Amino acid sequence: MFSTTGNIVYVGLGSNLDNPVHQVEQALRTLETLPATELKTHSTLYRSTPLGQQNQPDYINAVAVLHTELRPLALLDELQVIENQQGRVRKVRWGPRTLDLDMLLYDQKQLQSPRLTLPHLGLYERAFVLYPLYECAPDLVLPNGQRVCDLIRSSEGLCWREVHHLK
Ligand code: ROI
Repeated sequence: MFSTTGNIVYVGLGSNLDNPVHQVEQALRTLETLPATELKTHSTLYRSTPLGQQNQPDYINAVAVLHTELRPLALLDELQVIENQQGRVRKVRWGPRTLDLDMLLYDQKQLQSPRLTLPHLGLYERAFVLYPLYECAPDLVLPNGQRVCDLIRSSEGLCWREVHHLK
């Protein structure tokens, strides 16, 4: 297996179409095969009610931790290949999708480019991202100095019931 101490990247996985558990598990297996990249760990799978359009199925969400030598946009290319391989369908903004792979964090990098914003904009308030992220990295501090555990605490009243461990 390729071994690297490279950049630490957190990737959010989400699916609510075409057997979402299978979609997320398949994506995790494919992440293991990326070039110059090692899948270090991943969270368990979470079931969450949809953010956005309400008349769509619940989502399955998870977070994966990668160590990679790929630069952010090269990694983004790889993530989009996986999304496309798994027949990603996204006809409606905020609507259902077969597979989303969102680069949440790339080390402590802050970036705003047409293709990629780091940290991911949804990171701070989305319980379905924060819970699996916390499971992977309970001590994580974000580039703006906020701790993931504090974000979870402040989001609790609002969203915690929306996210359930699946296994
Ligand atoms: N809602 C949930 N619960 N989980 C997601 O992964 C997700 N992804 C999205 C939108 C449509 C914003 N809603 C979501 O892209």
